[in-house]
Amino acid sequence: MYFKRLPFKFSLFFLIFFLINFNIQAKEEPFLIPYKDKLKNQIKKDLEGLVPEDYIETIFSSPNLTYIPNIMIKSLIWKEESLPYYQFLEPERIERAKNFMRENKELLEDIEFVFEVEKEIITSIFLVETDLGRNTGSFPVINVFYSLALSGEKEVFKNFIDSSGVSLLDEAIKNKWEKRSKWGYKELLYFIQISYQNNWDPFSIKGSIFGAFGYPQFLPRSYLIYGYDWDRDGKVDLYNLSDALASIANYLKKEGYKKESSLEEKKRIIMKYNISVPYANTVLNITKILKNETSINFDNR
Ligand SMILES: [Ca+2]
Repeated sequence: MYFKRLPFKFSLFFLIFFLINFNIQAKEEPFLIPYKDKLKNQIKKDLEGLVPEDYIETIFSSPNLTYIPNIMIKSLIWKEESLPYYQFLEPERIERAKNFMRENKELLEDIEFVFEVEKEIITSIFLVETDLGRNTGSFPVINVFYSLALSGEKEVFKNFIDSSGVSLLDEAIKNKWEKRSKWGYKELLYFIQISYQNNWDPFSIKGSIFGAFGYPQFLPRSYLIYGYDWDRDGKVDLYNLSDALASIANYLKKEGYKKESSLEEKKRIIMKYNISVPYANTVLNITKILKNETSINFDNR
């Protein structure tokens, strides 16, 4: 059920991994125009009453709107298990996470009190997702979902897969391709909606290669459901530390996380944040390390 709802979530650090062999090729061939128009009209229809047509028109006439077929190609051949999660357990990172907890003790304790989610797990997720806010991504989120949605047009996408090893004759790949383009389209709708509501320049919001943005690396849908306005300025700002940390806690709480839950149950809930066993194990490992260390520090003081 979860998979259907949120088929995949890619953290920013995956991007670092990508840069080695990821060739960003933007495609603006004239043959795309009718497909682009079709997509635009569908969006206007689906966002009727929520977003004015002018706003959508402006997005689609912007030179910044860019089709990147490689995003779909990469998402189809992605192997998450091979990711180097162990790097998050390196002493330098753990040390920074501990410092972060000391520096933001009051805020983290307040958030822990309100959401009943331990500050150590919030910090752990923040560390694994964006290295404590250091890397939040450089891809315009809108281009990610626009590219996934437009790749759902077979006549478009088939032109770009020749040398990629991706074949739509492969039933498993074809299923994934269909799901991801539909999913990308829905996330595109959510993103346009929240951009409009927040009065953002839609091209100014940047995130990972798979469209996760802000300190907690939320997808647009997650922003709508779990985003939390902690500083009460009327906006959920995932690049604001207090909003971002509270949003992580809110995500876990809404998914049923409890301090007293068993380790297995916690793991199950962390995998709702990011559907990956090594990810969940890494987050729990770091949480454990941070808990031990803070209790030692506490005793020393
Ligand atoms: Ca706020």
